[in-house]
Amino acid sequence: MTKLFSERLIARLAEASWVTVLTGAGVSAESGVPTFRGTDGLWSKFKPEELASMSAFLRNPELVWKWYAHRKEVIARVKPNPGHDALVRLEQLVPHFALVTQNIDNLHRRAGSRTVYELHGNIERNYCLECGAVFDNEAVLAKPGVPLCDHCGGKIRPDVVWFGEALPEEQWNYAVRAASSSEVFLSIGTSALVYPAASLPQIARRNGAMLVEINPEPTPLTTQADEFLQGQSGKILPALVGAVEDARAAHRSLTSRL
Ligand code: BV8
Ligand code: ZN
Repeated sequence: MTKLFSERLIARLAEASWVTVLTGAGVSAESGVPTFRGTDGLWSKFKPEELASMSAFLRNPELVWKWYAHRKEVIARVKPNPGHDALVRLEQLVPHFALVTQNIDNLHRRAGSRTVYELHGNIERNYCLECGAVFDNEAVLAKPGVPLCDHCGGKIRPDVVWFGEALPEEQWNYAVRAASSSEVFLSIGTSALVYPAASLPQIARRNGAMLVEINPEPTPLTTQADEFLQGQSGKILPALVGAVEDARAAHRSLTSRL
């Protein structure tokens, strides 16, 4: 069987005590969640920057809510794919593991990942612009048009980070600390275009991490990666984690015989 992965990569992942993973929309593509910059039919005529911003929301809250209601319905129907499941297994193998995601679909948590830092929020949470009251999707999707707060009548918005908005400070700080401490940093299913998330691979590399990219097409990060595994994450990740599990088991049986 042709070797899928370099010995160096398997060895580094098998021996690593710190591994950080950054995921983007591509990891959820095989679950049926459209990516941002792929062709998404109905919404492809809009750029995310045109809809995912406070100015768009204030200018046309109905349109922005139609987009989010559509995405909430899609995400409520989908489930984690083998790529999400493989990352749960990888977390169990590595002593210190952090999963930093740009995705707002909650699929990593639903798959069973535990240390998940959500840089761009979570589409299952919403809050009132005026008083900050929190609402789940059931509450907001039951309301017609632009959902208004039960307590103060203010407009409710999705709890996601829009363009021009700061990332949640604590999640960002944890993500930077994890990236800075990693021996291996995996960038998976992201076009590496959106900042500051896209600066995490550079931070990891500057601190000596081996940088690995898993993506079906090259991105601005590819030339800086130590390894570029071209393909779909739902196919590559189960094989990669399986190889790491085998390497760790072989190492364990070797040391137990010494
Ligand atoms: C900030 C939540 C400052 C909402 C998102 C110029 C003008 C204006 C702003 C800027 C500018 N230059 C830089 C900026 C900053 C801006 C930015 O980076 N813009 C980019 C577009 C240039 N960033 C911000 O505004 C950030 N905030 O900077 O604030 C500040 C600081 C302090 C105080 C106040 C303010 C906020 C950015 C967060 C925006 N919110 N999402 C929502 O989702 O509705 S971003 C959005 O894009 C998603 O989070 C998404 O995850 C993210 C990145 O996209 P990707 O995940 O990479 O998805 P994409 O479709 O692009 O790529 C998918 C990849 O998967 C592809 O490569 C594809 O090949 C691959 N793929 C496909 N199939 C598969 C696959 N991979 C694996 N397997 C498969 N099967
Ligand atoms: Zn309110």
